[in-house]
Amino acid sequence: MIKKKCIGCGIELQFEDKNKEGYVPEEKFLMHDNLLCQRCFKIKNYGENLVNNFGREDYLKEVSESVKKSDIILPIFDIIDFEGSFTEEILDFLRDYRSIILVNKIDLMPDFIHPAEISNWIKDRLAEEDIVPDDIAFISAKSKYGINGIIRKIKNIFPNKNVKATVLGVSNVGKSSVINLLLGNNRITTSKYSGTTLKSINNKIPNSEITIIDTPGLIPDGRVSDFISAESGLKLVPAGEISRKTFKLEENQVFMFDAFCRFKVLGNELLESGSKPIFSAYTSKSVKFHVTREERVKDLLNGSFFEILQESEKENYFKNEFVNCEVEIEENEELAIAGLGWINVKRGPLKIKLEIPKQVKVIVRPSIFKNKK
Ligand SMILES: Nc1nc2c(ncn2[C@@H]2O[C@H](COP(=O)(O)OP(=O)(O)OP(=O)(O)O)[C@@H](O)[C@H]2O)c(=O)[nH]1
Ligand SMILES: [Mg+2]
Repeated sequence: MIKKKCIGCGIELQFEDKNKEGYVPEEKFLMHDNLLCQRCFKIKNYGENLVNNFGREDYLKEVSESVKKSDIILPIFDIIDFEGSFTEEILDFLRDYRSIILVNKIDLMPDFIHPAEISNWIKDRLAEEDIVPDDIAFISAKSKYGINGIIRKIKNIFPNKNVKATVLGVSNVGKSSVINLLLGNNRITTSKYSGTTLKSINNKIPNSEITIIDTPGLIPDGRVSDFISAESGLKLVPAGEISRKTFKLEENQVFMFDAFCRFKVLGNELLESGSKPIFSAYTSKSVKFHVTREERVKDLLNGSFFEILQESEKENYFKNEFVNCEVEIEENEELAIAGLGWINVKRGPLKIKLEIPKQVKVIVRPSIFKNKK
């Protein structure tokens, strides 16, 4: 029996079971090549969010197998959700293989930031993990920025050689979108929902000796966006430039990061000048920030002020185990919350008591953007 693969998601095609992955009608299977499975057809034409039966281990195995066959890896990180996309599994691959790091979605950065300004920040984060990539490229699949540079960088490292390059990263960072741009067509299925690519997909980049391999998205731990429904999760993914708002809080005031987490400002006697800490919060435009008193928190959470989580979903979210932790964030540092956003301290230190689901990844890091405005 001949084997054929879906060009959109990489799954092996079959015509026996309509409800299983990889289905195409028998006559199509027999008569045509370059086929799209039924699932890809529905995603491409109707934007549906179709769940599949693959899990974390299946994806990791698939990625590992492609990586083993490659000369170089191209891990993609999301500049806006860097912590959500910077995972141990990817760092492990980076320790073992040559790499060009692709930092995607730079179209979502505030307009006063130039990518070159964050180059050292990325290098420092990698150096902390003992990783020195061959190169770093700042790109945007949306605005097509930096795409040709990727091919140039690969050719610089491997002149006159057939090269296999595997693109990898957590789900939804834009792996397939970037590869489609490199190929100059839209053959691979992309979607706003996670879990679109199911298997590795090999393609030759036109007019080059480079085989570029797409892989399924690795499933990260600890993104707030993964604790809620796919539909609500989309609201945490910025559709345009991220929003930024600056705050100066009194002691005991509570800052609410929508309904997702909150913190109380602890005594500000830490500021020698006697002035209050100032911080900016960054997130997607649909996420609401709110400052209130502790007594009001419950009512706000129970009411309809915060709009992303509707009733039953809110109930489920608050079934997660929450922790209370004291955190001190120095001036020019920030508190990053995977899958949600970050708090950048402009005048500090900012000492807080943070209440957040235990499983969410929270990190204090040096500021990604220098404060200018
Ligand atoms: N704003 C912005 N959105 C992007 C960019 N690149 C990709 N996206 C969007 O991110 C979403 C995911 O894109 P995909 O290319 O399907 O991502 P993927 O990494 O292949 O996802 P999986 O196959 O599920 O692992 C889509 O809604 C894209 O339009 C970018 O540079 N900027
Ligand atoms: Mg994909």
